[in-house]
This record gives sequence, structure tokens and C-alpha cells, in this order.
Amino acid sequence: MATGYAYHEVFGWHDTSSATGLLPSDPAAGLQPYSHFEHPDTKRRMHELVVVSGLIDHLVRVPTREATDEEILRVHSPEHLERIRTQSELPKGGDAGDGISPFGRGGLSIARRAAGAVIECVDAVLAGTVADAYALVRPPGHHAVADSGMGFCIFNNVAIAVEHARTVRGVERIAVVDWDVHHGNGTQSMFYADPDVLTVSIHQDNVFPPRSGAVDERGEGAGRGCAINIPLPPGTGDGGYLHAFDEVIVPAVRAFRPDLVVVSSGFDAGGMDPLARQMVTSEGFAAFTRRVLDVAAECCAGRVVMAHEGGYNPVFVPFCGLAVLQEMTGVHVLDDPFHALLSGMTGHDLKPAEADVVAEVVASVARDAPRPPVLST
Ligand code: 9RB
Ligand code: ZN
Repeated sequence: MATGYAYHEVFGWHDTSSATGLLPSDPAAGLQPYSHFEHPDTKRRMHELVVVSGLIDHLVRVPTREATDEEILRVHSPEHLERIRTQSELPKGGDAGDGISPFGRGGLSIARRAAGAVIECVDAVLAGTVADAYALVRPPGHHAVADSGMGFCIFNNVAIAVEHARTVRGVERIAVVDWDVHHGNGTQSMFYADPDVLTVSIHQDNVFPPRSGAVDERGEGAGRGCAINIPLPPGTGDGGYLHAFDEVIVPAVRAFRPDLVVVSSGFDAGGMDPLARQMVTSEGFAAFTRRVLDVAAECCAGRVVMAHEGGYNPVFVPFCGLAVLQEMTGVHVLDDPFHALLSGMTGHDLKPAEADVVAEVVASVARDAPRPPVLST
């Protein structure tokens, strides 16, 4: 069965305005105006590579739509939605909440569509129209918390789609795997006490949000054990990441036995990203994909929905995204021309400091395992 793919041109119209990377421009401070890191090109170029490479012919387009108030309010406060609505009507738009997440006039409807695209991918997978699906969306979502946007995110696209799957489609258990290089704090916070949603975030230690995503953040109450964090040291490459997948992520998802797997797919752990210091190659991202697809095949008939998050190198991200989509479709159309350059560097093999972090997480999960499903007799 085919792989679904959702993208809409309006995602390129989400306007993060002029900035100096992630700081507001300020000539007096020497901050020469440039673009925001979260600018349209990276994702637009990924989409264009999907089309120009011909991979689009092997994907089933999933139409997007705007998420409704009701869908957004399952995870966000009415105050947050109202603030976004009000600012979206201003001539110059506003900010999602933390001062570094700007959006232009009309940004509400684009943010609604990003969440709606992930919802539609979930519905396509659950309906069996496609085996799995990838939503290439902007703005991203995984930092957004109930009452605020954060870290370039307005609404938590993945959390909204998870709640849709549960409340509307009756899906009981969902595993969220977040391989964006930043901690998936927003998604984690929304399901922190929920035993039916496993959140696993693998990220570079202490990048964003600051001091978030430590090994000891393991969920609370009935959800104790259902949050897992793997904060890897800077410089981690495919070896360290795949060790974490094999020792922690895959066993945890397998033990949890989800009915659906949702991936927060960022490419900012890539070896050429300006916002982090990891070394993952496009083959690494394909290998993450293979592992997620395989464990989902064991647990839930391969039902996987991926939602795009970060990734800020406009020339490299398209090849990482293509590698993931090639793995999903099983169709290889193009090699990554950057692969030789990146793989020629040292640092890809598992290093002792990385193995130590993974061992610490393994020990933590052994003490507090996610609750396995109650099997009906
Ligand atoms: C600033 C701070 C950030 C904010 C967001 C990201 C990446 C988000 C992403 C990275 C660094 C802090 C400007 C903290 O890609 N998520 O997936 N930095 N934010 N303090 N200041 C002044
Ligand atoms: Zn990120």
C-alpha cells in the first residue's frame, strides 16, 4: 500500500519576517537584518525535491484542511487560541508567545492548516487509504504548550492529531517518537500524566528549551513511565542515534504496543544544521524511519504518521526528507549528493559518552516502564 503525503503551498506563506537568525534584528546591537531561521525555503525546497525527483509519482497526495476551533481546543486553552486569532488580524501579525515565534497577518489560518494536514494524514492512515503518511507542514508544533506557542511553533500539530485520533477515531494507545534535535517539550507536557500516550524524545542535551528533556522526566501519576527522554551530547552521529533507537526507542514502543505511531520528524540533528551540533546523515534518518516502520509493523499494522518539525539547512534538509520518504515508499529515486562529504568526517560511530546516556535511560526505563496494554481475554 502507498505512502500518503500532505503539503500545501500556503505553508510557504507563514511569515516569520525579517530577523537575525533567531534574534530580532537590532542594528544598535550589530544584529544586521536577515531572515528568521524558520523561513520558508527549507521546507519549500524539500517539497520541490520531492516533485522534481519524481518521488511524488510514488506518493498519494493527502489533501489538507484547516483544523477547527474544536480540534485545537482539545489541547490548547481558549486564551491561547484567542491571542493567536487577535494577533492574526493585525496588519503585521504577532508572536505566538515567547517573542521568537513571529507570524504574519493571517497566520492563524496557516497554523490551522498545518494541524489539519496532520489530522488528515492520521485519518488517511486509519481509513487504510494509505499505509503511512508524511505531513510536510509549517509552522512546526512540538514546542507549543497548552497556553502558548513557543520555539517557532504556534499550535501543537502532533498533539492535536493525537487527540483527534483518540476522541474522534477511538484509537486507544499512541506512541509519539520525536527525533527533532530539540526536546519535544510541548507534546510531552500535554500527555505527561496520560498512560495511553507514550512520548519519546531523542534530542541534543540542553539546547531548546533550556534545561528541558532530562533523563529523569518520566511522566507523572498514571502516566509515570510514559515519557522517555534521550538527551545526547553534542557531536552525536548515526552510531549514537541508532544505538539509542535499538536500545531504547524500539523496545519501548514495542512494549507499549501502540495502535498508531506518530513521529515528530525534524532534520535539525542533521550534520549540516545551523541550530544544533549533531552529525546525523540522510542515511541515518532513513535508518530511523526503517526502525519506526518495522516496530509499527509489529504493533499496529505499520500505521505511522510523520509530521515535519525543525531543520534549518535549506540545501541539506531536502535530501534528509527525501531519504525518509524513499524509505517509506520503498522507491529509490536519488542519492544524497552530500553523503560523501558528511560521512567522510569522523564522529559517526558510537562514542562512550553517548553510550553512557543511553545506558542511563535504559536503567531508568527498567525502573519505570511504560504501562503495557490491558489485554482483553
Ligand atoms: C533565545 C532563545 C532557540 C529557540 C528555538 C530553537 C529551535 C527550535 C526548533 C532554538 C533556539 C533562548 C533567542 C532560549 O527547531 N525546534 O524544533 N533559542 N531561544 N534565549 N534566547 C534569547
Ligand atoms: Zn528542532
